[in-house]
Amino acid sequence: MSLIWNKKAECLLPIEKDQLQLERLQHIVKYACEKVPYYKKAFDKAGVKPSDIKSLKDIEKLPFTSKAELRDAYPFGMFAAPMEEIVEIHTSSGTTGKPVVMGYTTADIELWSEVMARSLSMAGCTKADIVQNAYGYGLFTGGLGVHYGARKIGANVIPISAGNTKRQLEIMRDFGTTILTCTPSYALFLAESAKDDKIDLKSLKLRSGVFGAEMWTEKMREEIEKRLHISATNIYGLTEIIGPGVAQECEVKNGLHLQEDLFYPEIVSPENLSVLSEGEKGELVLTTLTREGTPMIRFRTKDITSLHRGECKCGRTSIKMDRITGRSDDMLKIRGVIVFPSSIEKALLEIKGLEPHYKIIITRPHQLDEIEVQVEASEILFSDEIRHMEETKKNIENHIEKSVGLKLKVTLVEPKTLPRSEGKAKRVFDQRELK
Ligand code: DLL
Repeated sequence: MSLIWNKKAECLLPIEKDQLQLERLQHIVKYACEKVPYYKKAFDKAGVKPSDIKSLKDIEKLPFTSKAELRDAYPFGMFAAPMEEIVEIHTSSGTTGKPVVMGYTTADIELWSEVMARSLSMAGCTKADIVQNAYGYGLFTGGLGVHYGARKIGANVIPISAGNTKRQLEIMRDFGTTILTCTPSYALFLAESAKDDKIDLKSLKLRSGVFGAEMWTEKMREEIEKRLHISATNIYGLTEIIGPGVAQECEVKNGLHLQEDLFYPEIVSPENLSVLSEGEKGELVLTTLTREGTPMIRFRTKDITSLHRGECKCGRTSIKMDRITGRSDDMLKIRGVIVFPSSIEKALLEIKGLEPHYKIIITRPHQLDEIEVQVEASEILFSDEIRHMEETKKNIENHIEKSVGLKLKVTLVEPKTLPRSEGKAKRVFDQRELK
C-alpha cells in the first residue's frame, strides 16, 4: 500500500469530518457573502443569510453557482481577496466567449499543493520519483497543479508540458521517468508513437501514471496499463474549484477519493436540482470549504457521477466518487480543451450559403481526437462548380478556427441529406467510445 500523505486529514472519523466541514462551511459562506457582491445578491434573492447555516444539511438553502455567472463576473468579479493578496491566476480551457477567471492567494496555492501531494501519493509518488509532467503549463491548471504537488512531495519534476511526442519519449527513456502525468488519450498516443520510434516501453523505468482532465473508461485504463506497462490512476478536478486534485484514485482503483475536508460534494438531479442520496447518479455540485481567492458556493460542475461512502482497503475514509460518465450540458472536451457545440453552430450559421443542418462527428483514430463537421450546402452553392465548393469549405474551416479556436474538418453535403428530427435534434456524434 502506498503512503498516505496526510493521515490526519485523509482518515477522519465521520464525526470529526462532519464537525470540520460544518465549521468551514459556516466560515466560507459568511466570507463569500461579505467579500463578493455576487454572493450577497444571490443569497438575498434566495432569502438566506450566513447565520442560517446551522447544520451541513442547511447548505441546501443556498443558491447554486454556475459557469454563466462566473463568465458574467469577468474578469475579477468573483474575487474575494484583495488584488494584492492574489498571487496567481488561472482560467478555464475554453476557447469561446469570456473565460472563467480564478484567483489564488498564497494559502490557495498551498491548498492546491496539498491536495496534489495527496493525489500523487495515492498513485505511489514519493521523494524518490521522477515525474514527467506532460499536462500543459500555463493558464490551464494541469501543468502547475501537478508541479506544485510533486514539488511538495519532494519528487523530481520534469516540467516538459504537453506535446513534442518524440522528445517526451526520449526523455522518458534517458532521464528514467518513473511517473507520467498527462491526459489518458495522450498516454495512449505516446504508447503508439513509442512503437514507431522503436522505443521499448518494457525496458523503461516508468511504473505509474496519473491521468485525467477528460473522460475515459475502464477499457482505456486496461489499454494504457498493458501498453505502457504501468499502473494507471484517475485524477479529477476543475479550474473553478482549484484545478486537478479535487479527487483521485488510490491503488484500489474503484472510485476516486474526494478531498472532502476541503471540498464539500453534493449530487443533484440535473432535471429539478433536488439533492440525491448517496449512490444515486446525478450532477456533482462542489463547495470550496477553505478557498480564499475565489470561494465557490454550490458550483454546478455539470459532471455526472455518484458518491459512495465506505471503508477503503487503503485506509482512507474520504467519500469516493465514481469516474465521470457524462455531462448534463453539451460541453465536450476535444484534445483536452473545452468546446461547446453551440459555439460551432453559431460560427457555421454566420456563413452564407449553408443550411442550418449539420452534424458534428468526433473520433479518436490514432488516440488523438479529430472532429468533423458535416454541413448541408444550399442548392445554389451545391450547383456551383467544385472549385468554388473547395474554397467555401476552406473558408468555413478558417472561420470556425478563428471563432472557436479549434481546427476541424468540414465536409459539405448535398441539401436535404442529413437526417431531420422531430424532437431534440441529435447533432453531436461522439464516437470516441468514452462511455
Ligand atoms: O481539466 C483540471 C485537470 C487537470 C484535471 C489535469 C485533471 C488533470 P478544466 O480544464 O477546468 O480543468 O476542465 C474541467 O474537465 O468539469 C470535467 O468535465 C473534465 N474532467 C477533469 N478531470 C476529469 C476526469 C481540468 N478524471 C472539466 N474524468 C471537468 C472525466 C474530467 N472528466
